[in-house]
Amino acid sequence: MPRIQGIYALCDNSLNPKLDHIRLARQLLEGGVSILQLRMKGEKNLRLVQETARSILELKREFSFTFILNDFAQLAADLPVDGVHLGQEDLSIEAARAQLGAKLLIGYSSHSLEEALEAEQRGADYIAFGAIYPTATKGPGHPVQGVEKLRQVVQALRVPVVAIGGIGRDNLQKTLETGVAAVAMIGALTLAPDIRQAARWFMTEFSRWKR
Ligand code: TZP
Ligand code: MG
Repeated sequence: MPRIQGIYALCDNSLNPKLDHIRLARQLLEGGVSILQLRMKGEKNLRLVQETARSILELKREFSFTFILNDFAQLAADLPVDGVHLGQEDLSIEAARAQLGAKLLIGYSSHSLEEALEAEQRGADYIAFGAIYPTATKGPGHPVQGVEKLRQVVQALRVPVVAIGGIGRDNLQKTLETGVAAVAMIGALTLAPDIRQAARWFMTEFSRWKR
């Protein structure tokens, strides 16, 4: 299985702060997600991020998944993560590559075809493109790209494209039809009444589509 393929779950409790990251990670993995990104946006306590990442990495003894750390690229050098996810405010792709080497995946968030092509050229291993649909996570003013732009990005890039933003049960099918490698989600998983079951549903649908 390629390292970026399937359901890309963001382990992020910003929409549902009562969730504990480690328990959330376990539920998502029990549901079968293939990629997990730890996203502790704005967390000031680096040690907490590091310890949480370590605890999630221990779950690799039980589950097979790709583990990506959002931001905090400086922590990735000392942790056996599979990759880091960067955005415009973070360390540059080149600097991350120089620090982390060729083996670690570098993901990059892009919001236009031009940005996506540039990030690929600068060495990103995968591109997250969004928001595809309106999303509560980014708030009402966040630009929505739509599925046609997503299709253009998928067709133009060689690296895998991960669709993000407002993806749920109702629009999964038309998102997958663009040929994306993976779909990333926060709300559809972390606000589900049963997170494990929701993750399972999305993985089953994804596998059915890719078969
Ligand atoms: N980047 C673009 S949209 C988004 C990020 C991190 C959040 C996606 O969250 P949701 O709840 O799946 O719309
Ligand atoms: Mg970032």
